[in-house]
Amino acid sequence: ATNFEFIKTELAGEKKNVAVITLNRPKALNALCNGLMKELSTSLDQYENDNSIAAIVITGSEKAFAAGADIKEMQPNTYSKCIMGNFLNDWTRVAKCQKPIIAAVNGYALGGGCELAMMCDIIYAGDKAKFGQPEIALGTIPGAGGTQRLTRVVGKSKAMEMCLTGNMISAAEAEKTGLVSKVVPADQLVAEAVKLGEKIGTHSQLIVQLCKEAVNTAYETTLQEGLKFERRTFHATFSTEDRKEGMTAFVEKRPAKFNNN
Ligand code: CO8
Repeated sequence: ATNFEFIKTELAGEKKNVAVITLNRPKALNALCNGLMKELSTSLDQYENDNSIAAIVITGSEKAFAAGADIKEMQPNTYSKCIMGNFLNDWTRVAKCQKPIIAAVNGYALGGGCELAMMCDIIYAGDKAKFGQPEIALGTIPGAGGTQRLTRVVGKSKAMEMCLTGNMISAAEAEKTGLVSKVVPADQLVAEAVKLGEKIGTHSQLIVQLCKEAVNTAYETTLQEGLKFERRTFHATFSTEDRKEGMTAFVEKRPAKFNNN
């Protein structure tokens, strides 16, 4: 196992097939410094290449999922340095992962922290979670999806309100707007997220990846193109052994045994 400075990793679930990545920079409320983002990318590379891993959970502490990009690290940045260094280019790694990623958010998910959660496929929140895009108060704007992913999820009025005021919303409000799919007591959050990963892990990982790609396509293209992509992907599942096994098992009234082929 790799030794990390800013994150902790472990395997969870009965079959140890759910990877849990814990952001672990408590003194800075898990502010997302370059080193942390690099380690997160490295661990995702590892899990993505590991067939025994069905799903990945990203979480923080009870106080903070992540309080944003590291302001102290960003402070001396200039326009030129941002361009020449392709600032934030590393940040897309989470959104590019083929395996399902669940964000388990307790405490603050602010700025880049909220954006990181939105790059995940499913967000579960602890009851005291707070989401916000406070960049405006720092004289900047969201840089990793806060004006784009958030708007597509919660709609223009709420996204505009959050981005222009910097005000936070509660877990309950986040659930109401569809930003998170479930709110649970803070101390049960990671266990619930792992359970969700385990449930996904009972299915064919091959088909899960295709399904994830199809849902994501809904955010990338027109309805017509998306429906076409979905239909073709649906057709493609008929070329797999797992589709055959799934339907045969149903007909034979037995549990399916998938082998990702
Ligand atoms: N960056 C660096 N350090 C931070 C950050 C941060 N984002 N947030 C908190 N810290 C540090 C504090 O400086 C403090 O350190 P120290 O003890 O050395 O002074 C420590 O964490 C504890 O923080 P507080 O004392 O402030 O804790 P409180 O409980 O009083 O307050 C808050 C908690 C409300 C979360 C408060 O810390 C806060 O407002 N933090 C900043 C939130 C913010 O503005 N986030 C947006 C950052 S900008 C951004 O994310 C741009 C995104 C661009 C795309 C992604 C790019 C990477």
